[in-house]
Amino acid sequence: MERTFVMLKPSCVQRGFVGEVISRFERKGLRIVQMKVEKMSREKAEELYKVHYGKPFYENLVNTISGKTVVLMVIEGRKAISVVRKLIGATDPTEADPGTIRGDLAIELTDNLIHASDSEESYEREHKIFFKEEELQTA
Ligand code: FUP
Repeated sequence: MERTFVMLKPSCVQRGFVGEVISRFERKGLRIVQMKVEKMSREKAEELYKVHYGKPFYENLVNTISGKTVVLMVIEGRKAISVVRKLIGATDPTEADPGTIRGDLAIELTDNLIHASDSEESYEREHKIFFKEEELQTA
């Protein structure tokens, strides 16, 4: 079964939408393999967003999550990577369709409520920043 990595950004936690977002994933039929609540270190934030290093929004992006509480998840299901991206909606919440998570619940671009891997390669790189393999073994 395909897996993807999801981070509920600090604004999602602060605004009290953790349950709402998880509920949307579960109602779709996706399964939470592992989940943790963590205070995001600057080092891990920089690692997560290193593909954006040097871009004009990079510093703001890292600052938005560093030192703040986030929810980290590995989610599983049929075509989980593309299914989760569709449920989340376009990167810019002002362009995300109504009915999507960002379309319904977010408006800012950098602080767009949620992150999810956009490819298998991204999943492999991203989930390893936060999860050990033994944590993801299912009995
Ligand atoms: P996504 O995969 O949908 O999170 O989108 P991207 O990888 O394109 O963007 C990563 C993060 O950078 C998102 F949180 C949005 C933010 N971003 C900006 O703040 N400004 C931009 O111009 C583009 C992206």
